[in-house]
Amino acid sequence: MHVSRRTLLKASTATAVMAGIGAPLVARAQQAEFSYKFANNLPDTHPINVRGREMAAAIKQETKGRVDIQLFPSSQLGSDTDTLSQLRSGGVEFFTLSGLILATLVPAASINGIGFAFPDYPAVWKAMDGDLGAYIRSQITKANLVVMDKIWDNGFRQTTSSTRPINTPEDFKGFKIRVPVSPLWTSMFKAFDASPASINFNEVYSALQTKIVEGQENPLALISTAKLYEVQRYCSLTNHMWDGFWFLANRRAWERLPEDVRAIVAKNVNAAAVKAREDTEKLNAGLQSELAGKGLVFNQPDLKPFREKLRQAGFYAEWKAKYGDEAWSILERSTGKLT
Ligand code: X2X
Repeated sequence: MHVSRRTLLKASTATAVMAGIGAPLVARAQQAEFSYKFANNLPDTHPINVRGREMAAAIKQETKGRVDIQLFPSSQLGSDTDTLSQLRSGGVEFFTLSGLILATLVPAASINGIGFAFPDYPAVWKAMDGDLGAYIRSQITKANLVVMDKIWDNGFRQTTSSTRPINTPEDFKGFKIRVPVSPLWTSMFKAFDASPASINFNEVYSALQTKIVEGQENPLALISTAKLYEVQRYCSLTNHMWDGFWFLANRRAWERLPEDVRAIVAKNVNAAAVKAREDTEKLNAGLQSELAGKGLVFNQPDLKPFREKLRQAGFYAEWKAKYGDEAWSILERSTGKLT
């Protein structure tokens, strides 16, 4: 699907260029000294894009038109996997990406997604704005990407299904579940004896609709804005991990910006992240009744047996060994003992 979207996009860019010099909109966009693309996989209506647009407007104003950031929501420039390559090569300047997917390049970046690590949002922000976030950002910087300080909220993830609710760990047995392209996700659902399939988010709606998979897991804000309730019947409040998006920049593109301009961009990106956190957190807390009205059947499983199942499967021990003692102890400083 992304191939045809990309081809379409190229075609429309070409048309705009050919329509040419006289077109006032195109001419104005070309006047900005720095015209940068901000790609993400989220629907246009998701808080990240709503706050992202406000952020772009504020940056344009404060830099007196020197920096013009164009948003490309809904994986318009390609899947997450593709966009990460484009970010690295400089084809895309800014990209918000889940740390768990970024882990294909920076292994430490998935550590906040360890199953049942965080009890609630205050614990998440304390860790991600504190030592754990600082550790992850240092690893991202070593991989030659630029990362902004404040991580954007995706949320605590819930499990949806077209076939059955998930009430006990046994219900995951053989369950065909879509997971993002990320070793941690695959490992965790294998530990539950499920049958995980790695699929980029831009293919998820159709994979559910055509029943290539039975279910998927995402925060309520996304189940709602991406309309996944249209192709799913059950929503089990498994709260199995917290996931967020790092705001990444291509290093050369970032270093092209004069220092005072960089400061304006960073300040506005981080401020928008904090506002989007509030919006997303509210959505995740308040959407259950709205989604129930749209036909999703909710259940609240007892979560202790799920955590126990992961422990018995050796999940925590395996990932502790992968991340190493230093990273694991930083994680456990904010979550308490996990192994
Ligand atoms: O792909 C997903 O499920 C999403 C949108 O939550 C992430 O980017 C991790």
